[in-house]
Amino acid sequence: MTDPQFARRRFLLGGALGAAALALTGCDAGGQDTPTGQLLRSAESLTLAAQRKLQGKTALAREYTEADISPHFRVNGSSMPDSDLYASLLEQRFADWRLKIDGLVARPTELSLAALKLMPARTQITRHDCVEGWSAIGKWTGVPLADILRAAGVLPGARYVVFHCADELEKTLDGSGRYYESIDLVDAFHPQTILAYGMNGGDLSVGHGAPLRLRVERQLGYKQAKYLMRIELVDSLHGLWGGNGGYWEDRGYEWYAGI
Ligand SMILES: Nc1nc2c(c(=O)[nH]1)N[C@H]1C(S)=C(S)[C@@H](COP(=O)(O)O)O[C@H]1N2
Ligand SMILES: [Mo]
Repeated sequence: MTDPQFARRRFLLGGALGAAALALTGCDAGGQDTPTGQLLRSAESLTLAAQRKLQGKTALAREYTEADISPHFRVNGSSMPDSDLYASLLEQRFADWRLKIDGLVARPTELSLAALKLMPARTQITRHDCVEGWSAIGKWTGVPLADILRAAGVLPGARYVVFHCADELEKTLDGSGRYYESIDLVDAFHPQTILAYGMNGGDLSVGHGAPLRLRVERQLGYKQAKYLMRIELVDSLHGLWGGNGGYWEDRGYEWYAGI
């Protein structure tokens, strides 16, 4: 463990797991909520409610100019999924890659990269804030998630959009280290929520999440899921992996990571 950033993350993770363990004591054996658990959860929903109330549901994250773009945008977390499937997709320059959209939708769909690039695009220059304490400004080009969801037809019971990724990180928790994330429908239909295939005027690089990544600009870096393979509409996050709605959330981070 020579990389100081990695050491720092391990430190943060230790703290986060400690907090998660504390939160667990908020539930008794029967799964009933105790005051501790309720308090921890209400602190987070307060952040969500305060941001939505103060800024409104469609308030935009600040956008910057070309001159503000960071000369170096760090690659963080996975820098390349370690699987034969991803290696072969990359070798074909993602010609065989398909984004699956399923779950609680009227029309389950598969979209190629070429099909996504034919859809109306949005470009935005925004600041990415990582929980580890660094930020960078980048220009992102992609398809508004709202357009994809409208095409697929979100069914009435759906409450969350889940992003399944190609990469696995540490498999310490439940035998899986699969990266995934989730957002609610307010953020999913927000105009700056896009599935980006371009960065700073070029194709998204492997390090930054090729062929497609999420940009959900009012939340922290770990919500910006890279290496997207599948989008699933669900009514609850409980059935997925650790049940907290994301890889880092299952390791103690907050689900609503408002900036
Ligand atoms: N699939 C996947 N998405 C991910 C991660 C990851 O490890 N795997 N890391 C997250 C974190 S913590 C950050 S800060 C950003 C980093 O994005 P970048 O590599 O483009 O800087 O991606 C987020 N999305
Ligand atoms: Mo991050």
